[in-house]
Amino acid sequence: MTTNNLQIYKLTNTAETTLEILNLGASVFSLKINDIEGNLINIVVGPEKKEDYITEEYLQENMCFGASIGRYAGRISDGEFKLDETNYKLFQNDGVHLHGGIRGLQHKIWNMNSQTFGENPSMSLSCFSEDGEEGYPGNLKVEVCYTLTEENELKIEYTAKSDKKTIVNLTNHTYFNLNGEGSVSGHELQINAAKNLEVDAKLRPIGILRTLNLETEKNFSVSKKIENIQVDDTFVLDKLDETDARVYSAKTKIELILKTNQPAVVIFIPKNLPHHWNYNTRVSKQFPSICLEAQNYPDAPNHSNFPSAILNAGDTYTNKISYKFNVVKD
Ligand code: G6D
Repeated sequence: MTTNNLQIYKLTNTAETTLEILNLGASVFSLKINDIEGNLINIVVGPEKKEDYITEEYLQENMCFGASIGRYAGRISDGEFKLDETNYKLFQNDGVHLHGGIRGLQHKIWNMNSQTFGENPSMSLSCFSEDGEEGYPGNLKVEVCYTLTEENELKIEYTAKSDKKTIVNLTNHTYFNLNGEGSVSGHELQINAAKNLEVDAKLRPIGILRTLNLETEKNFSVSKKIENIQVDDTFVLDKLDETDARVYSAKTKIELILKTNQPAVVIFIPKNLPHHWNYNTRVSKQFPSICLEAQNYPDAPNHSNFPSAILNAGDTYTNKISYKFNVVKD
């Protein structure tokens, strides 16, 4: 793959908010929004140049900046699952198949199908994963529609269809920083989830939904600052409230509200990001970003007590994610 294959597509709403999508992985490349002072800031963290996304280092790090990931987001234990008495073997490294493997959807060039302009601009991209790719059954057609509404809501809808029974779990892996720079340590985070998934040393779910007591530092059921809490966990959404999660920066007064049709959200707050490339904003070395990856439970095919990840031939898989951005005036 060369730089010539890379394209960036842009949407702008009447509030001057602009969204850029890179065709590699149908990835969110930037999202510029006005803060409380009317400064247009990029709240998405990623490599500065599109060329950075096709380097060997990028492939090796597999950080999935802004990417549409799958066929199966998250981890699948031992890269194996059983479907109708057939055992399927996926690419796995040290007992883990992560984010669809080496040739996951984030590493594909997605085709631009259509774009709309004017109010509530949108774009639709698609990709194809053939039967047996990475070990998954079924020819899978995947589509994503990005819509940027006039009210600064970024709506992401993934749909997928297969000609054979298979498993699928897609999501978006955008790294946010609502200050457009520095750290997310001062951001407030609230997740409407009383439980998360217990995992082993390789971060593989063991089938237990653990109740988070209030003293647990990773209990964000009541809004609190991220501070220096590293998070790489699957939160089981309560679905009792209109919203599923909220992130807020007192500095820019920008609030992100997450709503999804998915049963879980993986929150990923790394202590730091790889240093192989420059970033598109002046983020700090420590706690530069947060991901809110709405999805089914990782490793669901191997745990009968998890929601099913099966997609029957001819049915349609749908993942709806809404990131609504508000400037909260005191
Ligand atoms: C690490 O464990 C984390 C994942 O959750 C994340 O998605 C990935 O880095 C980018 O593997």
